[in-house]
Amino acid sequence: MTGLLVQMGADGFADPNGPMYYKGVYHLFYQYNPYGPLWGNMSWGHAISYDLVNWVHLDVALSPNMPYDIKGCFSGSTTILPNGEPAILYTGVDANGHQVQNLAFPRNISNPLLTEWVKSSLNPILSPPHGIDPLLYRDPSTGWIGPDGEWRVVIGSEIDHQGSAILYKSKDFSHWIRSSSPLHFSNKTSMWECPDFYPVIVNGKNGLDASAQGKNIRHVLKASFNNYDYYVLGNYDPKTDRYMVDVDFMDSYGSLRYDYGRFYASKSFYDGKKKRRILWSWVNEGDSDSDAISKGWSGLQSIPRSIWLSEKGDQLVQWPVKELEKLRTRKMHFKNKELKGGSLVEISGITASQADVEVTFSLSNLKEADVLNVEAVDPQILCTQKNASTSGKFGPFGLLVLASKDLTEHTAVFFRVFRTDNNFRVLMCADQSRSSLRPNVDKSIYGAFLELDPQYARISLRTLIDHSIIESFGANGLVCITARVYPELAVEEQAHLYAFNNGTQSLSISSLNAWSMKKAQVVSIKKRRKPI
Ligand code: DQQ
Repeated sequence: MTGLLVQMGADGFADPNGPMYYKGVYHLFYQYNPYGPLWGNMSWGHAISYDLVNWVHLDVALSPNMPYDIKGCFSGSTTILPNGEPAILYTGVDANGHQVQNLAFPRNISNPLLTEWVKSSLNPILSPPHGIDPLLYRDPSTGWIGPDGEWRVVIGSEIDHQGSAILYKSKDFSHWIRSSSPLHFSNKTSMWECPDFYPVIVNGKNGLDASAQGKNIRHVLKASFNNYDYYVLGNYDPKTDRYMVDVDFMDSYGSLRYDYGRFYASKSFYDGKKKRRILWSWVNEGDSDSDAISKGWSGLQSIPRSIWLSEKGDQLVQWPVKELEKLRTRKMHFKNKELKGGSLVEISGITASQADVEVTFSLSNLKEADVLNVEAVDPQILCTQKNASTSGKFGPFGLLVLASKDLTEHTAVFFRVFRTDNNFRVLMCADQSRSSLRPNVDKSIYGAFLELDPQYARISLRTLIDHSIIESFGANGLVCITARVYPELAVEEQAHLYAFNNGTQSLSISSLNAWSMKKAQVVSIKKRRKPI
């Protein structure tokens, strides 16, 4: 793996923890195994950046070395306290295997790199309350302050078989009292990992600090379960701590997800420098543990994404942070190119194994589209039934990514347009079924519907490609799908990129821009440590 996307060094690497912007520096902590490529010895790795693109690995920030975290420093968050001091609130697994919550502070807050962290003498500051399974009590969120001046955080749990975000309040960030009811819970899910709760502005792209209150603000609650990151939108009253959601988790096939591919245990933060909210996620492997051992590492971080509420207000929109464009080099561009039914156009002249591609399609004669009979159809199943090689009228059309010259290997990121009784539906799919000749690697097909009316809006796709990861953003970020792929033939210079139309109807590419991407600089100044 080279470095357009951030592979946080060798060894085992998982959930992003406590991202923040502090005194001119972006900090990312992450679940990290310093002693091997698989999950274990959970510690907080620490990397810093001035631009979210180039990174320096620092020493591990938290290691499991105290009775209250000896079996692991699990996930958590950072909060900047009113005196400007950042605090880490994290889950420790104690000697009994119980999950407890702990605090840590920087040794020296005037050093913007925050290289050393000191665990609080009050730890553990929270232990599993009566009636809560001590194995299901973890991942404290960033704190926010209510109008009463008190802090709030949520902790992920499962209570009576219901996924829950337990709410706690505190006057000093050290002593916490559990609220009588969770912030939210759901009987349709199991344990909620890594809950994230934050405000978003209505009708705007700016982000908000976790404690922002006022008109034109809605709140997002994200929970990680069943291998995916789901979220709900709702109105939060900070006076009563009531959170009323629009549509609840798992209410229908339409449950909202940050990403419909591999994207788990994500965490967002407010970037006060650029007034935006940024989202990070763990993108895990689709190959086996023995593959991780032979390559010596596992796990990636997604590209950091700006995240905001859509114009319609019914979902979130994500887009790679602008800084990423610094890595763009050689460019290929064309406009108004017809893509006849059954055609394939190579996008040559750029490095297809490490690229950023933006393409917009224009369709006419939509009344010819295939009819979709069932409204409540699962889009992932539909993408699987009608994969990239199944021809329809409008679609599949899109990109063939990390493709070998003879197309034996390729990952197809594509769209299909259907007609329904009174409207149209646009399906976006990422089909990995032919991504690799290797057996025993994940070849799932992912999919989601785009909330876009193709009569009035063009269908666009941005895809970031980096050797074994493909992050795709449909319709300017309304749907995101991240895939991990392990080609054998389509590697380095042997990788090709194509635009394709496997439908019978002609359409056109109104514009295509593709760039080779430079490697990001990722250096390590970590001291080597002896295994525990
Ligand atoms: N990973 C952490 C937990 C969290 C899980 C342990 C989510 O704190 O619930 O490594 O991937």
